[in-house]
Amino acid sequence: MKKSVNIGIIGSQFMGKAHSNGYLKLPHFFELEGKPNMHTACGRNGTALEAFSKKYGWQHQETDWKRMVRNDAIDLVDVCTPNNLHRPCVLEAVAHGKHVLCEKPMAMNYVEALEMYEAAETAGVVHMMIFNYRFVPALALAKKLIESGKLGAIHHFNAVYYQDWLVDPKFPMVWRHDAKTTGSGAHGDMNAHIIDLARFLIGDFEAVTGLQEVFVKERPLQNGKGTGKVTADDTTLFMARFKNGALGSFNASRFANGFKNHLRLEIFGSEGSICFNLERLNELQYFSSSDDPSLQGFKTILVTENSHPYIDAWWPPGHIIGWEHTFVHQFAQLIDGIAKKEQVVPNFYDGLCCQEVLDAVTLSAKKEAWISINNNK
Ligand code: SOE
Repeated sequence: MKKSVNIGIIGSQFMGKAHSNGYLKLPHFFELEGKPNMHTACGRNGTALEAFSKKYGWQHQETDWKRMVRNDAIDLVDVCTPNNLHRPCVLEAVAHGKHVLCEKPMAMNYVEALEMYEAAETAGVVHMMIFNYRFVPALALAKKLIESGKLGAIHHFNAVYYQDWLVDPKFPMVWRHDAKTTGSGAHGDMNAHIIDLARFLIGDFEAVTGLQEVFVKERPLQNGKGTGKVTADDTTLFMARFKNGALGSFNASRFANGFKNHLRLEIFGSEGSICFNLERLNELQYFSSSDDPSLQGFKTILVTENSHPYIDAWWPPGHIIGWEHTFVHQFAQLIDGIAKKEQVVPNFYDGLCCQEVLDAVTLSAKKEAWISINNNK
């Protein structure tokens, strides 16, 4: 019999919906040892929570997250809250022996992230960070190509993550603009993803130097009464050196007019190159310098063959998948890890390493200096 994993989710907004959809799809497509059971949804607004639970099939509702976390019936606590609540929710969950899944960025800063990592390790629970772009089949294939040496020695890792929802100065203040609730802005929200992808694909960072900016300093308050001060970055750019000698450039912006959710990577190696664009997530661009010179050029691999990562769980070749599927792939690892009592990846160690890079970039921007990365050594 499959082990049922009773899930309690905290948060019912965008990520609450994305995760709920992931749990719903999972058992229909993946053969697992565990079975996700959507036990309890937790949120502050009882009426909205009721509607959310009904829509996605959560069996119970709870408006007090501490009560939900202490409930003996819950096995896994899924934290989809604003960033300032990650630490208290995770610490309480692991103190009650619950497995934990945490949205990125892991914490408000490295000190918090370290405390969370150590607490989860000490409790011996399964811990996982949401870095869902690792689970795009094209990027999992990119990792295989890099690991098999097809790109040779890596020279460049360039990444951008562009959105444009803040270009309008009338866009009101939300929790993502206030450093007290978010820690950082575009940096922790979007650079966190491409930092993690860099670690996943080419390895550890050595040093970073960055620039941060808030273009619109005040925004209208949601209650219509005046304006509030924006204290979280609208954009953060940085350069990096990696342990393997590669150089990196990163740019996360919410002011990239015209781009809605544009994550693009370029990786250049001595034997070949890879380019990826999230807006065409079923495709991977691959160049090999060992091809016949007269036929050389980038080719587009449609990553929908059964032999490609995760694809055999879905449709026949050519029947493309989308953004939401990345969560299903990640949850397959998580639910099986819990059922088999095995640690999963990416976990809180990866969250901690990402947080170290995030904090170092912020510090470098303040000091106008290069900051070394210790990789928790
Ligand atoms: C908002 O910027 C956001 O939803 C991020 O928080 C997600 O992590 C990213 O995948 C899409 O954009």
